[in-house]
Amino acid sequence: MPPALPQLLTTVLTALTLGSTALAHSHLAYIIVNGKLYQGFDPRPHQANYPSRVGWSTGAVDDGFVTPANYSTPDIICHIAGTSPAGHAPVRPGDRIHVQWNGWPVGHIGPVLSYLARCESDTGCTGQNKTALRWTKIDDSSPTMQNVAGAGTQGEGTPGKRWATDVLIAANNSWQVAVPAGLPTGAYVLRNEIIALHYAARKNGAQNYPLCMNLWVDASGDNSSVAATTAAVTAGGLQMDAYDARGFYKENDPGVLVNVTAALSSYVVPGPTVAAGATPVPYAQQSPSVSTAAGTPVVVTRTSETAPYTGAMTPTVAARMKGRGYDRRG
Ligand SMILES: *[C@@H]1O[C@H](CO)[C@@H](O)[C@H](O)[C@H]1NC(C)=O
Ligand SMILES: *[C@@H]1O[C@H](CO)[C@@H](O)[C@H](O)[C@H]1NC(C)=O
Ligand SMILES: *[C@@H]1O[C@H](CO)[C@@H](O)[C@H](O)[C@H]1NC(C)=O
Ligand SMILES: *[C@@H]1O[C@H](CO)[C@@H](O)[C@H](O)[C@H]1NC(C)=O
Ligand SMILES: *[C@@H]1O[C@H](CO)[C@@H](O)[C@H](O)[C@H]1NC(C)=O
Ligand SMILES: [Cu+2]
Repeated sequence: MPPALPQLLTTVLTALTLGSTALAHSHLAYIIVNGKLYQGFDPRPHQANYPSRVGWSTGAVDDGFVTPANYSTPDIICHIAGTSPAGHAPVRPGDRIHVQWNGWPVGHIGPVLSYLARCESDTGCTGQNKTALRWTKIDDSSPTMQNVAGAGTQGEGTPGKRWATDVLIAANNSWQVAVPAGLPTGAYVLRNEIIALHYAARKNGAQNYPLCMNLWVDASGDNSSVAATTAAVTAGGLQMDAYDARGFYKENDPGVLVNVTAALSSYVVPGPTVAAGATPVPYAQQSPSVSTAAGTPVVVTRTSETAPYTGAMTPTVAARMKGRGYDRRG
């Protein structure tokens, strides 16, 4: 039986609302390392995706987010229904990974967070059981909120405040993450997350956008880049932690349930503290980046060996994942 007219109208209006909010959200488009571009995953229906990507697939078909009510569920780990691809971007300790977001709305102010977890299997992070990942925080975008004359007058920010997301937007919607010196060779998941706080004055109003990508860290051989970029890091490198992502945040954390339109004097970044030996990239060095070549991801064949990715390179239309992750708010 066809739906009654009022019901049909509601359906159409809902579809229109969802269509417009899709523009307001985002995902990780790609990363650039040493000029080479590695693909992320576009969750929106009908989008073409590369099988050779290094970005985890998600079921966030509205380009949306995870809410505080789901902080203790697997969705907070690598976004809704996050699943690891075969490819890993080859990097070296000391490299800077340029994480390119597919745009970022001016009013979606908040912190930009980065975490690393090691994959222990013989295939690296391919087929990784995400609940088994144990994380180390390597960047919390500190100072996250600064007093800067003239800042924050657009969108929902408070006049005179500059947020980490404003720095990200000024860098063409990108953020640089430094691979810590001293990180042992192996496969790792890098989790880059933005928490948008424009609705966070209400319970369950914060919006987490956690996006994951696979890395193969090669710490052997020539280490000149390490010396060049991590002079300040003492021998021994990164102090690895072992946090379960499902315990990172609580819905009443002062950095999660927070009114950003009130006159905040400080902001407490939620989650664990940044590990000793991590080297966050300062605001002044955040900048746009353009790739010079397509990177070839690697697949991990044994714990200490990699091979170039040889599967299909042509984009294919993403699997449709209906009915998950929709939220009518912007
Ligand atoms: C929690 O996640 C599930 C599965 O993605 C989703 O159906 C539900 O709407 C989410 N809850 C909230 C409050 O966002
Ligand atoms: C995934 O890892 C968790 C935590 O280590 C474990 O409890 C669970 O059994 C694992 N699931 C599978 C399918 O191996
Ligand atoms: C580079 O490698 C050499 C030999 O393994 C080691 O002695 C040196 O400390 C390393 N330099 C850095 C900056 O890691
Ligand atoms: C947030 O703070 C603003 C400015 O003080 C106030 O107008 C607004 O009502 C507050 N919102 C909530 C949900 O408390
Ligand atoms: C800005 O980002 C877009 C992707 O959103 C990219 O196509 C473009 O090359 C970037 N421009 C610069 C100057 O970095
Ligand atoms: Cu949004």
